Amino acid sequence: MADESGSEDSRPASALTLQVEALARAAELGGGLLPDAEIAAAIAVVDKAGERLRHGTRHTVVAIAGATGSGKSSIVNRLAGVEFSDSSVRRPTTSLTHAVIWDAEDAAGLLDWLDIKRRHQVSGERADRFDGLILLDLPDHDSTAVEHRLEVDRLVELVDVLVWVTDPQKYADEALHAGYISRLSHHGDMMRFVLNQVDRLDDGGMELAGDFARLVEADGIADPHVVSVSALTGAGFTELESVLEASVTSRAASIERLQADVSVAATELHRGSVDVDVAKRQRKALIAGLGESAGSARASEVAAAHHQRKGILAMGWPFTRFIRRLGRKPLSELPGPGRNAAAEPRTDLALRDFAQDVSTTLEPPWPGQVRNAAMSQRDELIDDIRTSIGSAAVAAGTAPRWWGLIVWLQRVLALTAVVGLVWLLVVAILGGFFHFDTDPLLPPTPEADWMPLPSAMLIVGALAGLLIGLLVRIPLGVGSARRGRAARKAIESSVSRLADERVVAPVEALLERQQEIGQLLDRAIG
Ligand SMILES: Nc1nc2c(ncn2[C@@H]2O[C@H](COP(=O)(O)OP(=O)(O)OP(=O)(O)O)[C@@H](O)[C@H]2O)c(=O)[nH]1
Ligand SMILES: [Mg+2]
Repeated sequence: MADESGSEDSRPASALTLQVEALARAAELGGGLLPDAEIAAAIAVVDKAGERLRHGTRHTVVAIAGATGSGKSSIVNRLAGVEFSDSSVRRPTTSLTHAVIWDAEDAAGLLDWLDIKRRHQVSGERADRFDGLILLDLPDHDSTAVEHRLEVDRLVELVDVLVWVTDPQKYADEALHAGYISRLSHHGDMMRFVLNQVDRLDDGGMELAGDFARLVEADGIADPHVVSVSALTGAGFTELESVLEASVTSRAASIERLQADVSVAATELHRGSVDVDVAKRQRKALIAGLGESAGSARASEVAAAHHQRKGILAMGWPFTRFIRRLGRKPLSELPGPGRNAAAEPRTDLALRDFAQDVSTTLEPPWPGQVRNAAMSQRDELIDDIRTSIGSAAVAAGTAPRWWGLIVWLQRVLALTAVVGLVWLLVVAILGGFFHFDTDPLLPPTPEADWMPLPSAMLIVGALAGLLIGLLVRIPLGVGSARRGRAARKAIESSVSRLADERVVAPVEALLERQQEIGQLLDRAIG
């Protein structure tokens, strides 16, 4: 970062630059994931830090702030040794911020950025008293004039050091404690506390300074130091001057203030983010849940039944086949999302359970984001599971080769039986009705001369067909069970692949992003 003076140690500035860059990157990555207001606040801090650092650390901007009439202008005048600022008994007096500058070189850009028009340069013997101090005499923060408060609020965000001036009447005011000090408690290092008008008190302000310090401590400032002064008599000014001197000589106040800003913004964004991975157990539970929603167990039963039925239809006794054809097709009963009203809610439940399980240690807004990521491809997931069940069913329905042989055998046997039957009918009609000599039409069966050939054809054809139809059920049962298991396996393996592709991967990508943001924010916090 540019350091206009070039003389001071640039290490804190480069540390701050790294913190600012980390915050900027985290805000960029967190866009759409983290709350908009906090992202906007982080970006505002990044912009402000860039602007302030552009003006270098040669100057330290110290704002003298406080209640109306507490003596801010009087203190500034005494420090400058000149009556630059109006101070009067008529309130409020200061309505425009004044800048009193100890080293005007290169201060113009900084004062332009601070938007301060009224500028005075300290000259004479006090000109060398402070190194690069720009003292701002602010309007009253508790003014009846709204624009005064707005001006104070604006500058509180921009200055490097804030000196709160109060007096024996106003040191406990809510407007100061709740309105500013406790709200800025994360910026404790940039605040100083002054009790003015102690000339009015018998003990030089000892007791009230202690009370004020306790109230400031209750606001969240650790171990606060209160400087008791009198702008009227000059009491306590040696101490006040050394406090200011300490703030300016290090030339680090601007850096420290910005570091506190970056740290507060990063901490706000960091809320709820911790290192989380998708555990094996969580992935398994998701796959089981999706498998259940897909109805893989039922799908395997249906696939087995379908195979069995198809086998019987193809290879069973042809004469009873037509009766069986009247039955319903089990394939149409295959379950799965889209075919089964309960499947979609079950898929949603599996996805929500998974998201919840993964985000147990996360805090808002991350659990919601994990759920969004888990649900991001829900419709595609349901379609894909449906397709995978369909293809498992098709695979279960394909006929093995040996069926073809039996089908032909059954056809030959059926044909034999039919030919035998027709033959016998012809013989019966010719012999019965027309008294035709049918003997030549009934040649004996070779090897069994008591049975004519057509009878043998009918009996053998029918009985062998029936027997084969019954016997094929044994290998068919085994085959069907295997098909059922294969269908189940196929569905389960596609469900697990789909779970990885469509659920685990988006959630893991989100968690990786969350971790990356977390690491950047850790770096930003410093
Ligand atoms: N007794 C006493 N009076 C003081 C002291 N400091 C300031 N005063 C008086 O208090 C009155 C207000 O002082 P200012 O310096 O104008 O106070 P201010 O905080 O700048 O007031 P605003 O600009 O209106 O916010 C003036 O009449 C001062 O003379 C002090 O230490 N002791
Ligand atoms: Mg004033």
